[in-house]
Amino acid sequence: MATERTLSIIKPDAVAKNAIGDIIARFEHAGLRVVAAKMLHLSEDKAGGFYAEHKERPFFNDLVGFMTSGPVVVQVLEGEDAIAKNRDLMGATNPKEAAAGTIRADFAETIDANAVHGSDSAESAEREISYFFGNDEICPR
Ligand code: RTP
Ligand code: MG
Repeated sequence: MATERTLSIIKPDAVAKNAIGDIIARFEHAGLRVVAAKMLHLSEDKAGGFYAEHKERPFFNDLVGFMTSGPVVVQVLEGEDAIAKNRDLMGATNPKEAAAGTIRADFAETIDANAVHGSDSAESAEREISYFFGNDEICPR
């Protein structure tokens, strides 16, 4: 296993629930380290560009509408096997199918408002991290 970085977003529903700290604690307790973080309210352009791979999907407009509905917290997580580990901590996209004890099982209600985003591959992680952070905004341990 290698040390990796992955992009995590705490989505508007989880921020509205005041669950930022509980969610970051899950990452830290699993051995992931926050090496960059910012809170921001995404514009339609910024959210649409982030989810550009889903542009032709029927849920794209709802997804952008949701991601711009309130502030989000974007962070870079670093650690052993960080990309897969974060996806495991998150649970399935649809919280109704997410395993017990995962973030989506515990904090999300619906497939649209599902609490967190996590990069799904090394290629996505590289693109997504540079979409939100300059090199001078990342603070390795
Ligand atoms: P994310 O990118 O947000 O981490 O979620 P994911 O990898 O688990 O799922 P993905 O397939 O990338 O979809 C991105 C977001 O679009 C919404 N979605 N809705 N109605 C639907 O069938 C559907 N499928 C996906 C979800 O909110 C998902 O997080
Ligand atoms: Mg995805």
